[in-house]
Amino acid sequence: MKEYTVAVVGATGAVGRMMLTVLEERNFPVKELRLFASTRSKGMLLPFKGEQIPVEALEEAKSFKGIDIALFSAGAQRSLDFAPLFARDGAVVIDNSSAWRMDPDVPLVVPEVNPHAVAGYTKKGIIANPNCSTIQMVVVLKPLHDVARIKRVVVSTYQSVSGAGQKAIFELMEQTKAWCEGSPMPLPKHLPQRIAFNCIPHIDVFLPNGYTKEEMKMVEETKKIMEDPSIAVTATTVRVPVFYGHAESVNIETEKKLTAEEAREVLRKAEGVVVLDDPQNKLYPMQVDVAGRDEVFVGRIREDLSIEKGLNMWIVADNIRKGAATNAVQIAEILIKNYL
Ligand code: NAP
Ligand code: 12T
Repeated sequence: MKEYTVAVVGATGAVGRMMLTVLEERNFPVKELRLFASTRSKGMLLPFKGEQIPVEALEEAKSFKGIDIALFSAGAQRSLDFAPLFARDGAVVIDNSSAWRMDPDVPLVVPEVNPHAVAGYTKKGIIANPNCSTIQMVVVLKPLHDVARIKRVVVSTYQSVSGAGQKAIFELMEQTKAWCEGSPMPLPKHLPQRIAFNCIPHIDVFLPNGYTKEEMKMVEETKKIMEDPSIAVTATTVRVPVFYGHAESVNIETEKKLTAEEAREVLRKAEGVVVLDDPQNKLYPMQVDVAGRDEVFVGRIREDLSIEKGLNMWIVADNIRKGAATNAVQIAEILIKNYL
């Protein structure tokens, strides 16, 4: 089997470390692995397949020649600055940031939904990984859209702190510890408000239209991935005091009537989806149960009694796996299978 030189940019972060885990778990054919992060992490060793790989400083690297695939998760600014340089030197970049997602010359891919879009990588040498909250939602919505055409989506999210990086994970730990010990609550540093025992309706920055950027990513990315700009989407995104996994309350209005059982039937057959829906036996997806899994979980499927053709559901996935690292590695798998 052909093997590839793979780079992970942002390798020391919450997503980057998971990229290494997922590459190893899925036995991705890695010939050589190159790790990049900031100058702060230069020389740090990260484990991969029993070896210790040194981290290189991204800013000090002069050439990126010889890299076949570069998985980026070092923030949007690094993606804007460096993805074109990696692409120029011959790599295909799979980028986790929001920098390139809405560029018409960059495919935005969820392998269960629009794998064919990968073909567009030749335009800029960049493929974008969607936002974590968008990914888990479209994996469930696409099979329903195919049978009943979704006209409108109303979504509210319950997003874990790991989505905001390693530092936000420590922030929830620190505040929780302070509360339990009765010491003064540390001031928020990386999240916009106190997160311990609290919910924050503010993820990423506010835009002039009153929505957050996180909310507008869900609106715009959904249309691009589902290849249907006619789907109306509105979102409220909320940070909750959970470490790993995002949950979403999703309401859809469809053109064709679907009963809850018909929807479950469709979703039981859908790739990458697990239906966990037996409330009488306390069976529904929750963050603590799905953290560490690669599939998207859906439950609480029921008809929206306020309209003729609508459904409510509860969608949960591990944001660092399917929402980021796993989705990116799955894109890389399509790339080497069909294109490289
Ligand atoms: P994180 O834990 O804060 O990690 C950030 C990573 O970026 C670290 O490896 C850090 O290296 C590196 N970095 C920061 N500044 C750098 C610089 N100037 N040059 C080179 N490397 C630099 O964050 P994360 O949660 O892993 O997220 C990383 C990025 O992935 C986010 O900014 C976001 O764009 C994207 N993301 C996407 C999704 C999604 O929805 N698909 C989800 C989460 C995150 P040091 O350790 O050296 O500082
Ligand atoms: N601000 O990839 O804070 O666009 O949870 C993902 C997660 C941006 C992104 C977060 C963010 C992204 C967050």
